[in-house]
Amino acid sequence: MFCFQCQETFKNSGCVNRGVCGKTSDVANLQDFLIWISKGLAEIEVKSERNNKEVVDRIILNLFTTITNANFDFSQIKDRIFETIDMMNSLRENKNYSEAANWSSKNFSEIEKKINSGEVSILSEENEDIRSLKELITYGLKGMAAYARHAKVLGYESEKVNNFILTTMAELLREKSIDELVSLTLETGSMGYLAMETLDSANTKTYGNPEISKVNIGVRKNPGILVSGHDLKDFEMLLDQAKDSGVDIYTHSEMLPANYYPKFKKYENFVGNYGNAWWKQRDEFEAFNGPILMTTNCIVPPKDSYKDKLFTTGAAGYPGCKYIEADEKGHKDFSEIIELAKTCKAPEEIEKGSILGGFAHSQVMELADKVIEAVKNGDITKFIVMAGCDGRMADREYYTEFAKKLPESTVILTAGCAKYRYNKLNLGDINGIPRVLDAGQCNDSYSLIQIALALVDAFGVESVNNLPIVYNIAWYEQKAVIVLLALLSLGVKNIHLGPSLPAFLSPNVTDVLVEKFNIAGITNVEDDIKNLII
Ligand code: FS2
Ligand code: SF4
Repeated sequence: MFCFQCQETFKNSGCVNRGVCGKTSDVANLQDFLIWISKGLAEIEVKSERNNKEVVDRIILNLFTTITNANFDFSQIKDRIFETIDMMNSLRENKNYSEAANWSSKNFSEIEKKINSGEVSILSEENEDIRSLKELITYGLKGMAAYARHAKVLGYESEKVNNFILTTMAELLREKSIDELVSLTLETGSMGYLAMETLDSANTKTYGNPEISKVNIGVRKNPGILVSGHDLKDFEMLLDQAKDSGVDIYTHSEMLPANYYPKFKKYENFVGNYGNAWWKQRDEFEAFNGPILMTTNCIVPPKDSYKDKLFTTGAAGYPGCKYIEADEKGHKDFSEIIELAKTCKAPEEIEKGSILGGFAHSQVMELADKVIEAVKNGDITKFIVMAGCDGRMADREYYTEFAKKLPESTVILTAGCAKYRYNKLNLGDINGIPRVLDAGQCNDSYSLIQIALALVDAFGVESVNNLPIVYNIAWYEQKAVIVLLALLSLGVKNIHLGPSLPAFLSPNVTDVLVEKFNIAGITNVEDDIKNLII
C-alpha cells in the first residue's frame, strides 16, 4: 500500500504498511483499484453519447467511499469494485479505451495480480510533480463528491459539477503537462465552490437557514442514539423515526450543526451535542452507552466495548459493524438502532452547559450592520478564518493556544470540526458579537466565503484580499482539500495551512502555490499572531 492523502500520514511522507487511521493495506490497495476503474468508467461515459445519471452517481459514491476514515470494510469495497466492473461491462462500446476502461474481469485473483503489479498505485506515476498535481486533483474530487452526494440525497445536484467530475476523472488517466494540471487544479476549486453552493441550497431549502443557537452539551435521563458524520438526510430520517420512542437523539462531531437548523429544533427528543471532534470518539462513544450511527467519516477503529452498537450507512463502513442500506427510494429503516437504544443505559454526562453556533451566511447578514459598525469604529480589528478539521496529533494544541492568545479585538470565523479546539473557551463577545462565529460543517465554509464577499461590497474594496480577514486553516482529510482549492480559485491569498503542509505536495508544486497564492505553513503561536494579526 501507499497512501498520503491525509494530514496524519506516516512521518508526513506516506503510510506503507498500515494507515495511521487504521486502514489495512488490503483495503488501501482495493481503494486504489476502485479509484482506477472509476476513472475507466468515467472515460466510457465521456466517450459515449449518453448522459447516464447512474454512472456519475456510482463514481461519486466510489470517490466518497475512499475518503479518509470513511470506509474500512474490505468486503464492501470489493462489492463496489464488482458493481463498477458490471457497469463498465454493460456500457462499453466498440471504441478505443484506456486499460482502466477496458478492465472487465471480476476474477479476484486477476484483480489482486493487477494490484500487486503496482500499476494502479499512486506511486505508478513516476514524475513526482505530475503525481502531486494528479493526486491533489483526485483528493479535491473526493471532497467534491462528498458534497455532491449530500446534496443529491436531498434532491439537489449541479449538472456542471457532475460533468466536471466525469470529465476530470477520465482526464486523469491521460498524460498531462504540469501547466495543464495546474489549471485543472484551479478549475477543480471553482467546481468545488459550486458543489458547496449546491449543498448550501439543498440544506437551507430543506431544513431552513441556520440560526443562532445555544446547543446543550449535557445529557438527559433517557437512553439515546448518537449521530456522527455529515449527512443531514440520515439525521432527519432517524430523528423522525425515533420521535415517539422514548429514545433521545444527540449529535457528535461534524453533526453538531444539525442543532442550528429550524426544522430539527422542533423535535422534542433532539437533546443537543455530545462530545467533541471525531478523534475523541473511542472514549466518548464508550461513555455514551447507547448506539451510534456514523453517516460518513470520520470513523476511528472502534473498541470492543461499543463495536456491536456502532452502525454505518451511506459511504461509511466498518467490518463487523451493521450497515444500514437505503431502499430504492432512499428511505432507511433505523428501527434496529432505536430498539437497541431502548435496551441501553442513558448517556454518562461528560460535560455540562451549552455552546453557541449557527452563524451561517444568512444569520450573519442579519447582523451585518452591527459587524460593519464594529469594524469601522475599530472594535473589531481582524477576522481570522480558522475553518477546517481537527485531528488527534498533539501539535494541534497550537490552535487552542492561538485562539486563546488572539487580541480581544479579533473574531474567529470557523466551520468544520476544527472548531472543537476553541469553541468551549468562552472567548466572550465584541458589542454582542461572539468572538467565535461557527458557520457549521466543513462544507459551510461556503458561508464564510459569502460573508467575505458581502464585506467586500460593504467596504467597497477591490477584493477579499483587501479585507481585514486572515486565514489560518487546519486540514486533515480531502474535504478540506476541496475547501482550500475553492478559496484559491476565488483568488484568496496568504492562506496559512497547518498543522503541516500536505505530504502529497511536491517541492515544485508547493513553490507554484507559494508563488501564485503566497500559501504558507504555520510556525509557532507567538510568531504567527505577530505576522498575521499585529
Ligand atoms: Fe472533521 Fe472528519 Fe468535516 Fe472532515 S469529522 S475531519 O470529515 O469533513 O471535518
Ligand atoms: Fe495514512 Fe491518511 Fe491514508 Fe489513512 S488516509 S492510510 S492515515 S494517509
